[in-house]
Amino acid sequence: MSDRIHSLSGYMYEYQKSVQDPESFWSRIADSFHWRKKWDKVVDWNFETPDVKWFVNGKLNITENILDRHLYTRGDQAAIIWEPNDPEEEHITLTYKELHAKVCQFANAIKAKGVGKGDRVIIYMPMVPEAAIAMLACARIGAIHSIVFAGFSANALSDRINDCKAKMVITADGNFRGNKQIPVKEVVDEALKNCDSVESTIVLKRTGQDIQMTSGLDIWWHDAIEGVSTENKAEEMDSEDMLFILYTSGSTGQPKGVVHTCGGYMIYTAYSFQNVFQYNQGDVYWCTADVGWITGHSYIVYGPLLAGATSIMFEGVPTFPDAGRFWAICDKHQVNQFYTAPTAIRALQAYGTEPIEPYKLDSLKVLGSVGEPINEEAWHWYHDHVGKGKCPIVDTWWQTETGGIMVSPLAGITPTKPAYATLPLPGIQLVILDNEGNELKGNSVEGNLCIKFPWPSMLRTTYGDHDRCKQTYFSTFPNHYFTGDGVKRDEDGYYRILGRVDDVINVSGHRMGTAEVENAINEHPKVIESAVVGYPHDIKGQGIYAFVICDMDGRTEEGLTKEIKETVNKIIGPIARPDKIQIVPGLPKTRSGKIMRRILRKIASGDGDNLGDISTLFNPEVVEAIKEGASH
Ligand code: 7RM
Repeated sequence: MSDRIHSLSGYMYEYQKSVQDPESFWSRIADSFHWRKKWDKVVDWNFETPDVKWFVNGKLNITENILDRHLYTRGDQAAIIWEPNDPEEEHITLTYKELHAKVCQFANAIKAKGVGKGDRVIIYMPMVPEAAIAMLACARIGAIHSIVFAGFSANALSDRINDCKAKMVITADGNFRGNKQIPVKEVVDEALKNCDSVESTIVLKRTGQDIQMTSGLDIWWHDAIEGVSTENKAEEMDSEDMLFILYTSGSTGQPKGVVHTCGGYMIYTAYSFQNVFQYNQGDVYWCTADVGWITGHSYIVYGPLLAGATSIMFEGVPTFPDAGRFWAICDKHQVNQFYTAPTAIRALQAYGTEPIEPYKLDSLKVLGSVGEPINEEAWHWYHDHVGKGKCPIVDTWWQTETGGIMVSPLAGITPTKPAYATLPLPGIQLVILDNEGNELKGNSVEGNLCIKFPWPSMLRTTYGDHDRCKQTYFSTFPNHYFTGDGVKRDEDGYYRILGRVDDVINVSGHRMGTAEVENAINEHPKVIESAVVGYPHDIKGQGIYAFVICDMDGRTEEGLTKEIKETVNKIIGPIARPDKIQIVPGLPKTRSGKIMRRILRKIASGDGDNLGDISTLFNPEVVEAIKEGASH
């Protein structure tokens, strides 16, 4: 594709054009894709309702742009290289031709099971190529996929299935993770006890572990595709038809289904992928995310494959069989662009440089970071030891809701600065607002990060509840999309993301609503009330600290905290399990009964001697007791 920026002046020029005339800018970029019918209007928008449409009345199928378009130009090139958990197991390469055939075949198979355009399909799978095949097969027939990260509990899974009334679940028997074998189908069975909408389940055989297959409901993947044609004519989709739903946490207890649509998401993920990573034909690109998160959607599957790239998919974990696994894979497949999360970098940093030493890492050209602010120490370690001082780091800021990378250096083009996401991509109009909604202009300012003009891959709604979308993102600051993040624009005009300003915490790059964790804790019968806050954690970025009022009822503290952790495991999954639970006699509250999280945050981060004036609290005496019992 021709829309590649090659220089800093080129970036400045494109950025100016994208702001002065967004319609010509985006229509030029969209022109290089395959449309069954071109759009009538580039963008129609209103941030009040909100109502945003891109490439209005355009007709397309995203998989034609991923598969059919590349068939003759790069049919024999690797589209996906899959690296298994166990290094002894063979890796798998799927060329564009093979991926095309597999997607078409599976598309036919799910269609035969009664799934059609507009139906919702839940994908609950390990990191195997079939997860990407399932996504693309849904997109092929116009079904809306919603991937649920395979680490979520049965309860969290059934909530999501019921919210979108999914007709089908695509899953696997089990999941290999390091030296563990995790049940997957068993979790689905448990979840489906509470789901009426699901008519069938397709089960991939991965681990071969014993599972229950229910006749009339469950069918093996290999049986479903047996004898099925590998040709399929893609469904014609409107630009604004839903492509997928992805559930994400916010400041309320219930996760919301972020909705992305076909046309704009396609254009923006491909454009941002090529420009941020400066991908060149023939390069091997690897993003270590899980497809259960937005990063896996946009930058393992859609963006790279739209660009005709070779994308690595890794089943395992960074520390199995040892802490050199990432680097072994980089050397083995001669990875050129490597994209991971600060939490992974910090976890590996803790092992020192010894696990890196056996590897050359000389194929690497670009390093990426995503998911949370990267601290300077981790940035330098990544730069010096992984990149050997010669690879630019792209610190990419974006969200599930933004669909694609919003603020980031363009690799090798934008001068970087540790811990800075640097500058917005073309088309992204950032503003910084103070708490009253006044725009803070000029440099050296700090405030709430907002966006004042639509971009093609932005969320369109929250599934089944448009008002929630409006309240969450478009009401805090009228006529602006509010990101929930604080930001600083420094003296050079560079952006540094400061973290969430709402009740959302970021644990190992996973977003978690404090209310969501509190709700799970409160499910324990002996819990009376709880308050959850984040605290600085060396590896995870933020850890989860829960202050809990309990009816001890003869239990020991140790026994009870263990039970509470187990409860959270069951309600949400291991990623939400509190790192610390402190049983407290009360929670600091205002006279109107609001929990003063600011105080709890300070105590949790070891700054309890610096609480300021607490005399206006309804119960100031409780603070001393909490401080005494705090653990650091
Ligand atoms: C892609 C993703 C979104 C939240 C976001 C931020 C934080 C993500 C960075 C970052 C600082 C970064 N989607 N965040 N990237 N903070 N620098 N480069 O992570 O929906 O799961 O999370 O993550 O707070 O609002 S997400």
